[in-house]
Amino acid sequence: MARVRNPILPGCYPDPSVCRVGDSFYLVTSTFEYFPGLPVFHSTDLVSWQQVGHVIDRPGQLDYQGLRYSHGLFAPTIRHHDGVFWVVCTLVGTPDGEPGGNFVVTATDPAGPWSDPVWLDEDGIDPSIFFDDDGRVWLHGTRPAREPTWPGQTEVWVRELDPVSRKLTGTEHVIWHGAVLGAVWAEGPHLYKVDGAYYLLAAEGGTEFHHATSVARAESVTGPYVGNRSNPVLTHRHLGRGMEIVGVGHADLVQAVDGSWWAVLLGMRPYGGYHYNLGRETFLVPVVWEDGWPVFAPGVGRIPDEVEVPFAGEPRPGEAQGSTSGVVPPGSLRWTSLRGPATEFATPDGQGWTLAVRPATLTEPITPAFLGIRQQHQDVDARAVVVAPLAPGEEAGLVVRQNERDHVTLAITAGDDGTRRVRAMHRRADVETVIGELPTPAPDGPVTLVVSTRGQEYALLAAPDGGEPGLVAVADGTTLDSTATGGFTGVWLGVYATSNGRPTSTRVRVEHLSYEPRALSPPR
Ligand code: 6LW
Repeated sequence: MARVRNPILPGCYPDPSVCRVGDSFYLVTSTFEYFPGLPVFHSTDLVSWQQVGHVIDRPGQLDYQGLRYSHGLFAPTIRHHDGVFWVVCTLVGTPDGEPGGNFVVTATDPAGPWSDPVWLDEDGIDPSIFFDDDGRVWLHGTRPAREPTWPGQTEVWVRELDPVSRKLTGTEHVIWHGAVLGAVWAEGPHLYKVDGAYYLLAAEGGTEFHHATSVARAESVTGPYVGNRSNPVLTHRHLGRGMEIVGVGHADLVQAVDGSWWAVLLGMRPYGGYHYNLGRETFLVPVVWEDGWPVFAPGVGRIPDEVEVPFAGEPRPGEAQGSTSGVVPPGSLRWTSLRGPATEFATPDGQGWTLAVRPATLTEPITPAFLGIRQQHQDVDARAVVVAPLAPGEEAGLVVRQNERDHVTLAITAGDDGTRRVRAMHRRADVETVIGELPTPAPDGPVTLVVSTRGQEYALLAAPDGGEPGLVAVADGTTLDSTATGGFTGVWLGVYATSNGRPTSTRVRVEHLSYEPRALSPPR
């Protein structure tokens, strides 16, 4: 027996989907414009999660160059059938004529390699896949209603998939518009068969404050589906914005070997006002069945702070939970770049990296020289030691990234006369403001750069001379979460290097980047 603290995956791990194979659970989440995409986590007890790989991890599988922030890879579903893992997902935002939309990939080992995508002939988002016990396979997903009867209405469709050709066949059935009359964004659908009945679990209300989970039941996979009279079966929207966890929805169900049922789902933890810089995180909720319907968090009715898992051992520190601290070595699966592989510009170098400076800047929807990790804790110190022999016009350092339009940098910059300084800059809704600068030029040698977050205060510190880092500026974190900027993602902390469009052959050394949580979760 162990108690696990929610969230089970802190930081930007939205739209979780989970399946079980023997006594192993596998979980995937959305990653939008980040590369590699769709992390795969493994657990034997739902408590300790280790990342084993990524579904999208090599060039050529998918192309998301040019896709703006919070586009790219939306909600995936993972299932296992007959020795094969299946992930279905959507690549959102590709121009007409370019590959995009819903796709399926498979693997025999969840750590990879995963196949190249096969595109599916249905539009919309949030695809899921259901293997019936008669051998038939059913794809389902959501999209704006073709003939809406209220604004924001979506429709959940289901259609058979030929698992050999991986093509959709037969007719499509529209099975759901949401439990509540006038519901917007009925989405994130998943079908299950339990005791001979078909169940549809779906989110509605939009993936923000009004998010909710509802369930419906049918005798046939194609419906008609009848909603549970208890719908929505889990939401926090009636509890107000002062709740510790808001926006609860997008659930997926799994049954453990001992017969117990569980749901994983997303939620957000606001702090310092209604701002959730850690993004949409993954939570765990116990489920029981009563009168043929699932009851989420029985007796509690909301996401518990802690969940007792009878078959779990004591939680082990794991990278996935962000409970490891210290240097994040180049081999760590926590590292991500943007839209393309980091091997294009980064070479592992001891505990850190050598970065080839790129003309691309953080403001462009391409692959700048950027490597980052999720901010998983409200209070954290991220520290990098950077050696940057920059040419005029170039810059390299730390970045607190929300998106192309909104980020804060603490960088060594080289002026047109070659003088290097340490400068803090806030780009907010595409407008750049210098928020601090050290008066003395930066030396040739190592410069320590620190982002120290305490709630919504992001202090930026630097030590050009190896001494104690001094304050350069404080940025306002409430401008950096998705309530302020739009989109779906949490904040990333990373290193970057750019020549701001000029041809360059400069190389920058990041001796290491360390991540030290100061509080394991937002205080309550
Ligand atoms: C996800 C969908 C959603 O596909 O957010 O608004 C999307 N709805 O469920 C991105 O995570």
